[in-house]
Amino acid sequence: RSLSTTARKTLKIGLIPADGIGREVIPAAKAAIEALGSDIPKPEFIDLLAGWETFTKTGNALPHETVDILRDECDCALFGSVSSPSKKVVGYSSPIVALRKELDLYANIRPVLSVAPEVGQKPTIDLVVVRENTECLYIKQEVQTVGENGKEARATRLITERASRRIGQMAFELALARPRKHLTIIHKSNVLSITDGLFRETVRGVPTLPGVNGKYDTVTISEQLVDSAVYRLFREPEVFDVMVAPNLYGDILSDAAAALVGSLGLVPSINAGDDFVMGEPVHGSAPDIAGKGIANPIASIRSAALMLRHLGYTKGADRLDVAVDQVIREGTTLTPDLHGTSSTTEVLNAVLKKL
Ligand code: GGG
Repeated sequence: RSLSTTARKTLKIGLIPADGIGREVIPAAKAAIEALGSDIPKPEFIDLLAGWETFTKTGNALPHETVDILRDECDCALFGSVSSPSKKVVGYSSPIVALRKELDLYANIRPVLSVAPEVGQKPTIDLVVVRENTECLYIKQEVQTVGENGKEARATRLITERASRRIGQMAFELALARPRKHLTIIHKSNVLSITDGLFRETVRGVPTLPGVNGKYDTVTISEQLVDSAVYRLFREPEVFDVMVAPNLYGDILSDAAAALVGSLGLVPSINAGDDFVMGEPVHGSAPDIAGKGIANPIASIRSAALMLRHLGYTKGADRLDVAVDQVIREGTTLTPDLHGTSSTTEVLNAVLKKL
């Protein structure tokens, strides 16, 4: 789905680098967008705060101002990465999870695409993970009590018909727009027959919804239990085209799929709703390399391309994707995650040179 591009003279982009390498790769994406010149409306960037460091300084990981400015002033946004702690910290809540909810960015679309050695050749990996972005275990309703077995921890996992239907609709739309037009529904409804069962049935029911009128007749549908989907992803990734999954499975599957294309540093995403889109590299904040200037900026540049494409700026998006592909194909300017020795800035400069 594209948001309207009509009569936009400027494109207001909220920039939320957040933590760790997000602070190195989001500025690279900004520079790549700026280099597009008249292929997009004049970009205006608004720097916004969120993340663990923001929490340690202000007591709030997602200041209200950030959400208000995104909602009221921005056309779109780019989010970097967040370093949420693994232990409960009183008052802290993941800002990316909250942002997706606040802005109702219900679909996390994660294309995983390899670069063929020659232009025009088919890539060996070409799939899209469509992750439901607002519920599942990510509603974060956890409690700990003490029972006869000592401490007992429980999490509520919410699956609703509404969220499953709209992510299903998004996945069918994406499948329809792709050459293979194949959709795989990922679930574990042999065990979680009520929650995953609802997800599975609801997505399966999308083609028969009122008003669809045979629109998705050309889309073929299959389904796969999440564990065997991971196995098949590594054994025969070519069987997958669009994969639609509840939140947690989608998160895990897309990281696994990133291994197939060589690095998490290459895989972009958008968080998309009906009114707003936010690009976000799939990778996290990578504290082990943060501050060293060696983070791969490609996932963020590709996320910027996806965001622009979603807004209808196809020419700008294509230019970013082609430039990145050329740099990867040449293989001389790559960051260490791809066994290169180049810095973030050197890779960015190589991309800018191709633009
Ligand atoms: N750009 C993806 C990212 O920041 N991943 C880290 C992440 O999602 N951490 C979990 C969280 O903060 O909720």
